[in-house]
Amino acid sequence: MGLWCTDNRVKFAPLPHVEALLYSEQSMVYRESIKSHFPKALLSIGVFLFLAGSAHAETIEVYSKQHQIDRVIKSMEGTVDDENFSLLKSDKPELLWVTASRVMVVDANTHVPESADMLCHSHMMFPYANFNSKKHNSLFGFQTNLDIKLFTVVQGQTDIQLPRNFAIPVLSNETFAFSSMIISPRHPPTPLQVQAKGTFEFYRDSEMKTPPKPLFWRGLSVMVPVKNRDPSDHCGSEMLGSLPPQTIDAEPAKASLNLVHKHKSGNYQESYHWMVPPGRHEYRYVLEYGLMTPFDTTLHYINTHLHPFAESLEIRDLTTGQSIYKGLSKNLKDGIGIAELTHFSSEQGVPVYKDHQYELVCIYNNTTPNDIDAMAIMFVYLHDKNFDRRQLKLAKSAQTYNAHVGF
Ligand SMILES: [Cu+2]
Repeated sequence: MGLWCTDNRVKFAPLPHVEALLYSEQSMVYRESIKSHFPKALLSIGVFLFLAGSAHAETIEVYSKQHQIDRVIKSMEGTVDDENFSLLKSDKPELLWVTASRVMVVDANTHVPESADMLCHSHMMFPYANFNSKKHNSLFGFQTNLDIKLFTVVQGQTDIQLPRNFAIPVLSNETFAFSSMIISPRHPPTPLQVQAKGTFEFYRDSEMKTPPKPLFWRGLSVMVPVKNRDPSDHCGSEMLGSLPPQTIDAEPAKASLNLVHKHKSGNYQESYHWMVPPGRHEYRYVLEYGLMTPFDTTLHYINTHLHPFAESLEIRDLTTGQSIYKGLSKNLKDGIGIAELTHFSSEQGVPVYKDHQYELVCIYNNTTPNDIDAMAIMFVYLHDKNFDRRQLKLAKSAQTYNAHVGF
């Protein structure tokens, strides 16, 4: 089985000139609007872009609370911080297209970036308390299939730029959460005051002559059978899955005992956070039919979340016998952590089918004498091919909208 596609690393586009800094008191949210001004020499390019229907990118920056780092903080052991924000403050909801996410850990006073490996993970997502996927997608006439998260970036890949001409449709006055966890693979020589800084890029539909193709996100997680613990039904939508082929029960990770739950067959407990004994181990997990995608479509972007000592996470189409993508992980040279993860990005996309069976395969090589903790999650972005923005009937005002979604 060869790789179906190669990894195309995409760099986050440099931010254009930033103006009009706004500040909202409640939650350390800064909004920046990008002035699109073309120097005379570039006027002809500007006219061309206008004729071609190119809108300008806008970004919003969101900051987490401050954290003091004065020791080594391992993966998943930092404090979680959530800050709510919306992309625009407008009375009338308008359609926006989100294209990129970049998260940095910065010095709280100077905003100078710290080492990228101090970010454990971060999400741009709908707040847990308010989110109901059906209700959300009803705003788009049930033509979209958005789930709770838009982006998850992690140690090893702290930015995502969706492929050219692809974006996630949202409304301007929806509330999002910038969720982040800061860790520290090394002991700092002096205590550090740091914050996570999220930068999210979007376009206004009203400025786009040709809209991008819509994408929706799915989180596919390897679940491993674990030794008996108290059952819990605490299980996110991305954690649903099916019978794993391996039979050896792993030790569940202590940090996530509340996420151990019974497999729906009722025969065993499973967890997406488990312990790997010394040595090289392969974990396979077959996804239930329909979990990869609710309809036949194409896959355009993949990023992964793995813990230190992971080698790879692969997705295979068992129906065709093809490997769709194998994401690789490189460990830090100094300290325990992930230096780099590969990702997949393609405008052309890879076909995926509702009725095909898919399998996740991850390899951990624990070179230490002790057990280490592991996760293996693949985030896929699929073409939401039934969404037609011309069918979108937006509520007349923010009040109508908010009443509709129950805020
Ligand atoms: Cu993790």
